[in-house]
Amino acid sequence: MLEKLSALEQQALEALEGITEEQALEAWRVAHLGRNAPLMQVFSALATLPREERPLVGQRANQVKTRLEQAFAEKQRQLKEAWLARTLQAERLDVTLPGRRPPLGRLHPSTQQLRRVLSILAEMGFQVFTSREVETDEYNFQLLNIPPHHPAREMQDTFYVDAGLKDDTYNWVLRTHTSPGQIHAMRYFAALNPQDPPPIRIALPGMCFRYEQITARSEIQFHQVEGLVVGHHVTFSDLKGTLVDFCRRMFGQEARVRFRPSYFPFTEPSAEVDVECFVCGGKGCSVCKYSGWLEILGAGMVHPVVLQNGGYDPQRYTGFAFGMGPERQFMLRYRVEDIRFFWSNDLRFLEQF
Ligand code: FA5
Repeated sequence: MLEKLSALEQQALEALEGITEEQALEAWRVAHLGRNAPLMQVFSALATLPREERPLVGQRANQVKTRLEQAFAEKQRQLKEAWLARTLQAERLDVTLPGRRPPLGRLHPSTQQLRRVLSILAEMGFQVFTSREVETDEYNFQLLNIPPHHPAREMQDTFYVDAGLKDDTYNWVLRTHTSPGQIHAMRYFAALNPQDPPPIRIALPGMCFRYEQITARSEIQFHQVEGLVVGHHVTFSDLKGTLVDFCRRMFGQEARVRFRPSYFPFTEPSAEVDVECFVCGGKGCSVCKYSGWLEILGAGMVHPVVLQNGGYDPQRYTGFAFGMGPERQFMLRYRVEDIRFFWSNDLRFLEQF
């Protein structure tokens, strides 16, 4: 019996030697340590042995069992280590590789310029007032002193909107400028105290639309920022001081500014404001078309008819207004040569700013 045990031990250990996979190891365990393994049958046969042999055979059988169990555990550990080494090799990770940067979003150039304009105006005490993009002909033109068939309508070719209403008493348009916001704002503030309307100092930003030939300088949609100041004793000097200060904050303290007489039906007198070309310093270049100056906004004293339409008595109140285009300003600041880039959704353009 003792020899049989030694032979079982040796066979089992030899068989274990060649095992390289977990499945084979499990089969080995069942064969050599399982319930029906020859070793286990030795334990069951103990009772049939002569009494004096039993302790010796029992002891030896236990020894063999322990030896096989240890060998099994050791093999199991080796297989696990080998698997780990293989996996690490297969899934090799180079932790020194630089990470992949997620693409960062950014503000659209128009939004950047709009915010810049509005933050400067906010520093100067202007509050933001927004009004709608779809307007009636009345607000967009008539209340701004541009009656039907007035030749000034030629200045702003218009998109008319079919509102699809049964009782279409209004002619709906996409606003051609932010100036109708002047009327909305004055009527809003005048309604707060009709006998003695409060003074106003607001900025009106928003998208405008014109049925225009698209060119490098003109789009059919673009932003404007309108400014409106109304109060007692507001003068043309206030307009000049405000706009010169605005230009210096926008283009630098050294910026030279000039006012040229102009015409808008809703302001009288009217002016256009130029800054000295900051590309050539006033000497003349292709950006300023060799004039030394860049036009940046239109302005004027609010026409008495417009004040009246807004609910402000022109005998007691005066005001000034101005309107500018952030896209054109952005083009000047960064020398963007074509306004069509703004809405073409080309990331190569957008990612530059
Ligand atoms: C006006 O629209 C007046 N409402 C401005 C104004 C307000 C004058 C208050 C007096 C008092 P104008 O048509 O010039 O004016 O447009 C003003 C600015 O809008 C221009 O200087 C330009 O920067 C921008 N703009 C006008 N048309 C276009 C266009 N097609 N594409 C891009 N920007 C434009």
